[in-house]
Amino acid sequence: MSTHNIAVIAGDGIGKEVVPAAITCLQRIADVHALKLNFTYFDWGSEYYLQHGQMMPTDGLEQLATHDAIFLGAVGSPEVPDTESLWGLLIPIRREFQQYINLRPVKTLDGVASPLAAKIPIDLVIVRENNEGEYSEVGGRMYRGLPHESAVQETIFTRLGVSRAASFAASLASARSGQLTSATKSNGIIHTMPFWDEVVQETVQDYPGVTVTHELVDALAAHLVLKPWTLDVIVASNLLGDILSDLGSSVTGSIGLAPSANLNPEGHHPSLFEPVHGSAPDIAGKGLANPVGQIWSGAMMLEHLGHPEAAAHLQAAFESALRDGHGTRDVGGTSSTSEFTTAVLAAIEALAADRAAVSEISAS
Ligand code: GGG
Repeated sequence: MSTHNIAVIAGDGIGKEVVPAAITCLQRIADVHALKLNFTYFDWGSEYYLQHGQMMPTDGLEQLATHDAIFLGAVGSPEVPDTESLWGLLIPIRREFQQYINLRPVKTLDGVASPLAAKIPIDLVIVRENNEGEYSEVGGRMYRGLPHESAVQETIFTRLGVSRAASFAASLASARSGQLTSATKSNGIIHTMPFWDEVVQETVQDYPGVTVTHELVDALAAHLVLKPWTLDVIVASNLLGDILSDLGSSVTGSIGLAPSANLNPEGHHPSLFEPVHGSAPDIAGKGLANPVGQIWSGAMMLEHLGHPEAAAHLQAAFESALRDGHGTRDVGGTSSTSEFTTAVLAAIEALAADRAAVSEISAS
């Protein structure tokens, strides 16, 4: 039996609802596939900050480092400045553990209506550079409160950072259609973005079957709305990748569906799995949250931990629950978070029974 130790940080807002929902499904999948998932819960986040003045304990990263993966819900609270909540938890985890790839699939799912008139299936992946770029500590504020108050924020692109993101994306494109789109803004941002373009171009040359198109991010945003089905793999900087993935998931029907994997591809450190959405304080505590982004992130975690069959089973189960009309309100349904979770659990059983029947027939 494979055993994995998973650190769980439900965090803030709807994270506290969608994480337990996803863990119930993961536990059942683990039983069916003879896996042992040991979940260790950390009560870190904005409430912890209000009590202790920090989002996690001083040795928080050391505590996480001993785990095989991290399963995160959401961070952010109206009571805590966003700079504190993000830079006190999620960003240190991504950086300390060199989770330099943020993989964000964008896919239409049966049972979820896209807001687009054309009902052509969308199936693309955004590879977001996750450790540098516009999310930089370099800069500062001066002359606070005076008429000449100013703020400076530097973007940092390194050859290492850009080339490893481009290389990951090119390798993914090579296993898919061979078509890679790089998000740029090199007409306006005249130092960092031409450098991004050059390093992406050079890196992709090592992947003979892959063609890269450099698309200005404003045009790419329009492309994602007008013809998203013509896109396959998109590589983008930290900020542009974040914006494009909210847009991408919205054109498939809801940001509540979108999963993500913050990967340390070498496996030297734990990777982190979280939905793309935030803590949604407006709907928190009402049982309205869509747990699909969190459950799908759990499927990505199982895949990363080396269990593709278990991951496919979980994916098929939530897709089946959506197809059968059990979606939450954001996708046009009426189910609560727990009603949807019950439907996923029922689909896990139904698919497991099918699987057992198929193995029985093939054994006789
Ligand atoms: N699901 C994790 C979460 O709460 N993300 C909110 C957020 O603002 N993340 C910022 C980012 O990914 O850069």
